[in-house]
Amino acid sequence: ATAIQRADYSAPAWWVDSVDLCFDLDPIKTRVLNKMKLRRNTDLPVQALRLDGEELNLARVLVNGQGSTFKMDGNQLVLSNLPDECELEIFTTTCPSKNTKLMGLYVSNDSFFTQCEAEGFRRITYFLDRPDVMAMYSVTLRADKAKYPVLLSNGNLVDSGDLEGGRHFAKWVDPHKKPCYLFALVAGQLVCREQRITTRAGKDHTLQIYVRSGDLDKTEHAMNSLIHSVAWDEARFGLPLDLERFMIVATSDFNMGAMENKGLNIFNTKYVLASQATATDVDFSNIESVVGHEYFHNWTGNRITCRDWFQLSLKEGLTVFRDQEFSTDLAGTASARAVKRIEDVRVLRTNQFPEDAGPMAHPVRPDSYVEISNFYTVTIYEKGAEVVRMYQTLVGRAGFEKGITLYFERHDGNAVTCDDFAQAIADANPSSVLPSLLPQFKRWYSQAGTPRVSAQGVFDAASQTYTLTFSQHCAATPGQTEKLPFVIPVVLGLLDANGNDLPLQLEGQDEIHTGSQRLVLTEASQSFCFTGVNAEPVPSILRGLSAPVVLAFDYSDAQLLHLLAHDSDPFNRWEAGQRLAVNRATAAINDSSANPAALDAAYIDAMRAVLRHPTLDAAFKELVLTLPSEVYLAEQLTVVDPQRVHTVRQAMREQLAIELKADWETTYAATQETGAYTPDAVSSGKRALCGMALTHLCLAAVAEGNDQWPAIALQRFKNASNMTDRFNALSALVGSGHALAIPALEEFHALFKNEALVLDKWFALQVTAPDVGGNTLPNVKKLMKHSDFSLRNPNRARSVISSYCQANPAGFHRLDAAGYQFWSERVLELDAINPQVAARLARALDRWSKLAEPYRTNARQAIARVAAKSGLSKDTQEVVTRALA
Ligand code: B3K
Ligand code: ZN
Repeated sequence: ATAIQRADYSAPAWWVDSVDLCFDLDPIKTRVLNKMKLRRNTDLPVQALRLDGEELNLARVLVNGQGSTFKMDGNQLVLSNLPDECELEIFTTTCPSKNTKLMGLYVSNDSFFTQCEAEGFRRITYFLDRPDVMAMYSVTLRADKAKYPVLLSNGNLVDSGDLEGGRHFAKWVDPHKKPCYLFALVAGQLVCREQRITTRAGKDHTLQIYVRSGDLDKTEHAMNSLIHSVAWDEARFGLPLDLERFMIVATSDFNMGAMENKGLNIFNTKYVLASQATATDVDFSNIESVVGHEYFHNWTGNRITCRDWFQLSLKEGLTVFRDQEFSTDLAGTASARAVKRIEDVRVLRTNQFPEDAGPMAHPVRPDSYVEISNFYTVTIYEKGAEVVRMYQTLVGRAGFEKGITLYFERHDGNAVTCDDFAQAIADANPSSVLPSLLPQFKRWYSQAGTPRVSAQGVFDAASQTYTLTFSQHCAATPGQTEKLPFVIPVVLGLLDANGNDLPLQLEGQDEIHTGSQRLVLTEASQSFCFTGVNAEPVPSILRGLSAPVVLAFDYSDAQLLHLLAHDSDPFNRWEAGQRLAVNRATAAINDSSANPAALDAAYIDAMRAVLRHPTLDAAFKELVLTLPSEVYLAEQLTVVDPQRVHTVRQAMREQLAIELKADWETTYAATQETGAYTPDAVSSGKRALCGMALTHLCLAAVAEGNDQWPAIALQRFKNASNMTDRFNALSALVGSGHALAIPALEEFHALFKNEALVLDKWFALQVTAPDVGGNTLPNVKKLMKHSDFSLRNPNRARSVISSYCQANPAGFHRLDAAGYQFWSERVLELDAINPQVAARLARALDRWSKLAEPYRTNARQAIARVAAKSGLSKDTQEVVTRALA
C-alpha cells in the first residue's frame, strides 16, 4: 500500500456545488442516484474528473442528461473532456446488509445507518471524497413504510409522503454546505425524545434523540447534556446553534464513539443510553462529554473544516479541548475542576505518551499515512487538545476567546489548515508572547515525541535567590532523529516551609506574582532566578500539567510529602502522591530479589492522612489513593517484565488494603449512603471512594482468609439502587478473587441479559480479572463461545478481546506466549470483518520492543505472523508494518 504525503496536497481539479441524492433503501440492494453540479477549478490546468468509489456497482453515468463514456482507474471513475460546468448523474447500487466494515451505508438491527468520515462516502456513491470539496445537499429517501417508518438525513425536512407498494419518502435539504464526510442518513423503526429550546439569541430549535423503542427512558441524560452543550457554546464562545433541528441517533453497531454529521449526529449507544439502573457515573460523565464533543464540532469541524486529513487535529484537538472545558465548567467547584484535569491528564499519560514513544508515533499534524483511519489517535485528539490548551495558557482565557472569534471571522464556511488556526490566535493577541514565538510554537505540530524537561533548583542563602535551571530534550521518533526545542509554558509556584506559596519575583523584574507564575521555555537549556527567597523552597513545577511533557526533578521524599500535604495546585498535589508511588514501585520492580510489597510507613501514613483529611473531596481522595497504572509504570522503565510490574503493583495494593484497613472501614461507613441518585461530581466522587474502600476491604479479607467483607459486598451488590454501586461491589468481589464472585456474576447476567451495554461490562470485568494460575485466557476463550458473544458487534468484540489484550497486562503477557497467539488470531479474524476494529486491536503490541525476554521475541514473532498474512487490510498492514520497522 502506498503512503499519502502531506506535501503532495493540491487543490481539487473540480468543485461540486450541489449534490442531489436519491436513495431506494433496501438491505440487499440499495439504489443510489447521485446528481451533481460540477464546476472546473479554473485555477488549475485542465484535468480529468476523478471520482472515488469503493465496493459499488456502477449502473449508468450521464453528463448533462446524455450517456457518457468513462473509464475506471483502479477504484476511481475517470471522466475526460467534460465542459467546465456540467451536471453529472451517477446510478450505483450497494448491499448494506453485507457491509461489516460499518463504513458507508450499513444495516444494524434492521435499520440503516451511515458512517462517512473519513472516506466512507465513496462507499455510497462516486464522489470527490475529500474534505475541501464542500457542497449543498438535498436528499430523498424512499423505503418500505412499515419497516422503516423514520427517514432522516441532514438539515431540514422539506417534503414527505406515501408511495405505491407500501413505500414512503422523505426529502431533506441541508441549508449549509458541507464536505461529504458529514453526510448522513438513517432509516428504521426508531422513537424519539424531543425538546424545544429557545436560545439566548432568541431562536427556537428542536432537539431530538432517536433510539430503539425500548430505550426511550434512557435518553434523558443525553438530552440534558445536549441542552447544556448548546447553552455553553453560546455563552463561552458566542457560537449559537445554526439549525432549526438538531438530531442524535443511537446505534449499537458503531466503530467508534460518535460522529458529528451536520444536524444528524450518529452515536454509539454507549454514549447515549443511560439510566441509574444500567449506567455508571463514568458512563454518565462520558455521555456528557461525547454529546458535548459532537455538538461542538458543529462549529469546529463542520462550519470550519479541514483542508485535508493531515489537518485532522485542527478539528479534533480543538474540539477535545472544548469538550474538556465544557465538562470542567459544568463540574462546578474548584475541586471538581481539578479532578477533571487529573482524569484528562491520566488519559494523556497512559495512552498518548506511550503512543508518542512507540512505532506509531506521529506529529499532531502527520506528514504521511497509508490509511487515514489509523490516525484517529490519542496524539491527534488528546495531544492536539494540549496544544490548544497551551495557546490558552500563552494568551489567557479572554485572549483565546478573541482568537476563536477571529478564526470564525476569517474562515467560516471554509476548509483550512492548522496554520490558519495558529495565525488567527496569534493575530488576535498582538501584545501577547505568542506572535513572536509562533514559528517555534508550531513545532508542536511537526515534531513527534514527548519532550522531557529536566529541572534543577539551587538555593543560595547569601543572595537569597532560588535558581531553577530547565533543559529540554525530545527522543527520536520514527523518521525524526533530530528535534529542535519546543515552546513550553511552565506554570509554577514555590512553597515555603509552611506550605504557602511564596511571592515570586524574577531577578531584574519589577513584577511580583502571588501564587503561580507562567514561565516560557524556548531554549534547550535556560535558567530563572527568583529573588527575595530566604529559605530553600519546594518548587511546584508544571502546575496543572501546563504542557504535555515529562518533568524530571529529583524530588526528595520529604519534598514530595510536603507538596502532597500543601500544594495550592491540586493537580501537583496529586502528582506528588503519584511520584511517591512511582519511586517505590520502580525500585521494587527493578530489583527482582526485593520484596514486592514496597510501601514504607511514610507513604502509608501520607495516604492515611489523605483518607482522613477533613476537607478534601472524595473524588480527589480516590484519585490520590489510586496507584499509577501498570501501563504508566511500564513507561517509566527501560525494560518491562509485565509480570513483575503486576506483582509489585498488586502487592502494593494489598499493603494499602491491609495497613489502612481501619481507615477503609471508616471511609466505607462515611460514603456508603449517597441518597437519591444523581450523577453529579460530588455524589459520584463519594461513590467512587466508597467502591475503592470496598475493593480494598475485600482484598484485605481474601489476604487474611476472612469472609466478612466479601459477604457485605455481595449484599451491597444485591441491594444496590444504581449501577455504579452495583458494579463497584461486583468488581470488588471479582477483583479479590473471592468465591462469592461466581454467583454474583451469574446473578448480574440474569438481571441484565437484555441490556447489551451492561453485558459489555459483564464481559469486560471477567477478562480483566486478576490472572489466577493462568486462568484468564481460557476464560476469555470460553466467553467467546457464550451465546451473547459476537465478533461482528464492535462493542462486544472490544469488551472481550480488546479488554483482555489491552487492559489486563498480566493476563495477556504470558510466559508461554499463548496471549500473543490468541491476539494474532483475533486480529486476522477481525480484519476480514472490520479492518478498523482489527487495526485498533493490532496496536496492543505497540510497545513490544520494551519487553523483557522471552516476551519481546514472542511478541515480535506474533506481529510478524500477522504481517505475513496475505490480503491484509491497509489498516492492519500499516500498524504491523510500523511495529516491525
Ligand atoms: N469525527 C469522528 C471520528 C471519525 C472516525 C473515523 N474513523 C468522531 C469525533 O471525533 O467526534
Ligand atoms: Zn471529534
